[in-house]
Amino acid sequence: MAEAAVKPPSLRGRFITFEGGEGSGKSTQIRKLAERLDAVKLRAIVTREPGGSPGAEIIRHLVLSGMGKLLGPDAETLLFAAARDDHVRTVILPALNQGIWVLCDRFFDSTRAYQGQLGQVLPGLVNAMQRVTIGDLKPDLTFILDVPVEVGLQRAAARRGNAVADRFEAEDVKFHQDLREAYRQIAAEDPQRCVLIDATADQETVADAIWTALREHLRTSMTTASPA
Ligand code: Z5A
Repeated sequence: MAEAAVKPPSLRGRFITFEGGEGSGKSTQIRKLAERLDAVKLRAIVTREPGGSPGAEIIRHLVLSGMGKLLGPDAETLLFAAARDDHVRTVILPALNQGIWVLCDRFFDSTRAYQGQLGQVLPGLVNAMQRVTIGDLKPDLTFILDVPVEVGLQRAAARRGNAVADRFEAEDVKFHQDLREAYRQIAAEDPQRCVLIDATADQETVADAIWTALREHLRTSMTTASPA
């Protein structure tokens, strides 16, 4: 369980997560933010979910192959939770406790959106898995990248080329529309933590919006080192 091991926020690195639908540009923007933090001499690691640690990467392979779907929504949720547990204990917490910033491509909001809202897994199970895997470790800031579904799917299809769509890419357009709504709802319900970013513009414009929002967030809510 993560709770006991986490240092107070003032002593640890910042934990920033990126969320959004298919092709919204999370991976692209995480890399850009890592470069900007590096330029101001802030140590940061980039990681992802599902995955990010050797054990969790094995589970990632299982889930994206569609195996988890065959087991049913509850069991698939448990697989994501098992991966998160390993990732938090072996990668995220150790880095944060050394003062290193962690930039994570997807985290528990993905479980809330994909399994909770769209998979209709009961809130009791989603909340219990959240408690067990992350305890009090909430991201300091979450960027939710928002693009119209057709834009995201076009980008993802262009990147995929002739490769086969994975378990989630293969869902229909209605699924992706509902997903976008689920994320917009998450952003509306937790405005202190979540910033909804219009990610339809070119990559540099989106990166500038994220950087501006990060600086604003640090100015208003954080007490330690700022890249400003
Ligand atoms: N999942 C879950 O169900 N429950 C959970 O708890 C967790 C995850 C943690 C992991 O997929 C899947 O697991 C995910 C949810 C589920 N399902 N899906 N789909 P993944 O890790 O394989 O993929 P992803 O997270 O969805 O990311 P992605 O499809 O790779 O997209 P992205 O990272 O958001 O986008 P990108 O790779 O940065 O960009 C996509 C393409 O668009 C690429 O060619 C870029 O060059 C281009 N791009 C990026 N930005 C722009 C702009 N601004 N303009 C034009 N083109 C752009």
